[in-house]
Amino acid sequence: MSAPFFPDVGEPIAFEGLESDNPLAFRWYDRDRLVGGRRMRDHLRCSVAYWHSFNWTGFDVFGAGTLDRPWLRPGVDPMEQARGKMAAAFEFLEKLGAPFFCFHDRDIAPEGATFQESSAFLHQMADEAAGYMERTGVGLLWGTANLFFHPRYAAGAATNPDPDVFAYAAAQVRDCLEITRRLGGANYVVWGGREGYETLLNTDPRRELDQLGRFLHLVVEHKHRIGFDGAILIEPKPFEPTKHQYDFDVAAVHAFLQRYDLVGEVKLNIEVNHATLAGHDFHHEVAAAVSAGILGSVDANAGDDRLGWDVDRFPLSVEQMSLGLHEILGGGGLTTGGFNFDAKLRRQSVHRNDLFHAHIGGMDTVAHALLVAAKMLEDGALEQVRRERYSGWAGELGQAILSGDRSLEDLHGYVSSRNASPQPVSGGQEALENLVARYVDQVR
Ligand code: XUL
Ligand code: CO
Repeated sequence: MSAPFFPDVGEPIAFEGLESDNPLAFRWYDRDRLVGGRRMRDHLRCSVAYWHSFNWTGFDVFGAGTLDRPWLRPGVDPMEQARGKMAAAFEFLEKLGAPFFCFHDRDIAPEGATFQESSAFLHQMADEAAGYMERTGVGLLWGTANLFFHPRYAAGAATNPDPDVFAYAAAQVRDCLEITRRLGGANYVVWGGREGYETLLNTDPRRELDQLGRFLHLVVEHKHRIGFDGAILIEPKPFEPTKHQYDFDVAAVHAFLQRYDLVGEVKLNIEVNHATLAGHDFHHEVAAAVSAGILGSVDANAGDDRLGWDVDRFPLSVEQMSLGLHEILGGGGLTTGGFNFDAKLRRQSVHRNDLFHAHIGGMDTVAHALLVAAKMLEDGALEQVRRERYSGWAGELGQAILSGDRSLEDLHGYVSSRNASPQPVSGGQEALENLVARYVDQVR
């Protein structure tokens, strides 16, 4: 089957506003609307994930594919299939009006019989992508190498006990980094799919971390060698598929970057559902990254409160996204990063149009959240409360403690001499929660 793959959608999806009941229109995502002096589309830099939307038939560990995906029909020459898939992808991207996409090397090109053949396939498909990108104006938010699917990576890529596997992964990343640069990618992502362990009985974590540190240095060195000016991003995830992943969460990755002297070279791609799996919320992970100066980009999706695996739903919670965006805007906003919908349909959403509904919902959610976050920031709604809450630290005692001018002995003297008895002050949490809810409801 050939184009059009999405015949029900003729024109690009338009913004129709809150009064619209057209399910194939945006109600919040108004791409050129100025928010704090910057266009909405430049704040959000929305991106479609090639793997979930074009490469996945709906199979899961219990059952076969369910989705209507004519470009993935079996029995076709793999390169022909890759070309059909790319035609479908760019038709969708253009009709949706998303400015970016993201891919793994193996999403856009098949694995060949040898390394050389895989590499040749990838370069051919990158040529093809370059043509589509030029014709449609769609950009590449990031590329990444799939270092977890093939059986060679069962025991990890960079952290594999076999240096030949490390070398293979390095060779694959070298190719993927090159084509990401060629396609003008704004970032290059490293997700350590199997960089962790199944059991400590056969694992030397110290050695594996050293290998991972070395691998990242090779990536950074190559980035500079070829003049790739995008950011290198690590995507934390605590587990799945491995029992334990070294890139557990923002704090673990920050410690890793410090230990291996990679701060300043590598930033983070924070995924909402990965935060949930790590026992945090998105707000926490974003705040941790912003405060450490290592926020790069966002994989926008949603987990499930009761399911302990990576369900990758499309983002639905305006409140959750607003709180994350409030931290992001407070930190100066995204630069190279964006909101990549690393999200998939439910397996029963078999119709091709469901891809539009899902992305429209996701883009409307982050657009609404952007307006909420920008307004709260403009009004200083939370800033003022925070400033007052810590105001004591601006005084003589606070300054003296922070500058190192007070010892434990001094503080003992200070407290006992004035018989001090500090009193609790309300944290006002419920009032603040109501305040956020009011912004979510009232912003237009
Ligand atoms: C897996 C995941 C990946 C990365 C890219 O949980 O999030 O799709 O985003 O490899
Ligand atoms: Co992801």
